Amino acid sequence: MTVQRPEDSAKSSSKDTSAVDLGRAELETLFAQRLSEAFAALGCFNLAVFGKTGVGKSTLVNAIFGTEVAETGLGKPVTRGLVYYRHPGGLLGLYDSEGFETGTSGDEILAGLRTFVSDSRALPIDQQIHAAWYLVRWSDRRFEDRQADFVRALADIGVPVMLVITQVPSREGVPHPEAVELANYIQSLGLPLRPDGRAYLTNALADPFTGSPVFGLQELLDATYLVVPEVATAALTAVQILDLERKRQAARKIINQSVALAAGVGATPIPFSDAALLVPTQVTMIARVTAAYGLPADRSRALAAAGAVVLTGGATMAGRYIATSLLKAIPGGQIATSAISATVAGSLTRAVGEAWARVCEYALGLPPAERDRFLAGSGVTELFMSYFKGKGRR
Ligand SMILES: Nc1nc2c(ncn2[C@@H]2O[C@H](COP(=O)(O)OP(=O)(O)OP(=O)(O)O)[C@@H](O)[C@H]2O)c(=O)[nH]1
Ligand SMILES: [Mg+2]
Repeated sequence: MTVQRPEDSAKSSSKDTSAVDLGRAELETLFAQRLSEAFAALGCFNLAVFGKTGVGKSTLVNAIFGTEVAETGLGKPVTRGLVYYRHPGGLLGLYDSEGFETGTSGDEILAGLRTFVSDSRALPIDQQIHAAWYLVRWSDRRFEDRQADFVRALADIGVPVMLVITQVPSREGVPHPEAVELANYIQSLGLPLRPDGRAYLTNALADPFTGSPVFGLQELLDATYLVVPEVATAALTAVQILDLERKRQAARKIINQSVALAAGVGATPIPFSDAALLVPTQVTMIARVTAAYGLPADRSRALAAAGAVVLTGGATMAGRYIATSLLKAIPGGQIATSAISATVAGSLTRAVGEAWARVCEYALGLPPAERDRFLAGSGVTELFMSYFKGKGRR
């Protein structure tokens, strides 16, 4: 199935005494497979970003998706003036009109895009452009006919366009009146703007000098969800870094599905020594939760190792812990101390899933360099166990 690396056999020969049949190395390999399947299953959200040079395209993308997109990937030219970046985990395809000027270069982009979009119509929907943000800087205080033509032309070739006004100062939630005026003017033009004809006011970067805070990003993201096709929303949720609650909901759904599967396994009560029967379900769950949070896929080796540690070393500790306390905490636990019932299998799987989701949230909250160190170290298991035990006590 998979090629055994020398260090794998070395590790698996030092078998630990966990209740889990699979050795650490096998589990790590299984986890890595499930992880790449989980990332692949999320698909890809394809976003195009247009707007004059300096309008704030890169800054906005960084604020909503993090800096890893443009930083890591080498851009690939699509048409003249339009560069394609792929998120390292494959969750985001970004078309960036770098150094864009209206006029000739705008016409060139449109000509190229027309061909590109009509060619990509033959491709599956997950490879098409799902949304475009057209950015206008508020301080330009004008919106030229050429810009309006560009927006119309984009809509004509079938790209859903949203209009974003950038670098908008605000005070106590109230945007600069002149930015509102500009938005009103653009909205009065009757452009085919998605999802609701509005121009969205944003500020992607706080300005300490003027005291202007970040503004309007959540609203822009929420509106974007209304525009993108269903097939791309899971990838959008995983790859955006703004809205943790959406990630949480996605994780909850995965955990609920896995709990149902685990309960099915335990429907015929299984002896404790066969807790390994639950492992495949839990490996898949952990992999899917990891991907749903959008933890960096290029760190998948570290993640696979961490997942394996949790399910072997962790499972031993967890097993001991469950035997003594979790079982007492769940209905039916006391009478089933020698066997895992559907209820116990479900509760155990839920506790594992929820603890892992919290580990993912913790990792996401760290700065990238620190996060990589955390994911590669033993802190993952320790944190997992502390969350896991916290669950059992409830
Ligand atoms: N305060 C504030 N500054 C911003 C914002 N967006 C961009 N800037 C600043 O404006 C400058 C240009 O922003 P970029 O994001 O590089 O602009 P761009 O549209 O990607 O430009 P090109 O890549 O040249 O097409 C940078 O110095 C940013 O820091 C914003 O929302 N708020
Ligand atoms: Mg840029």
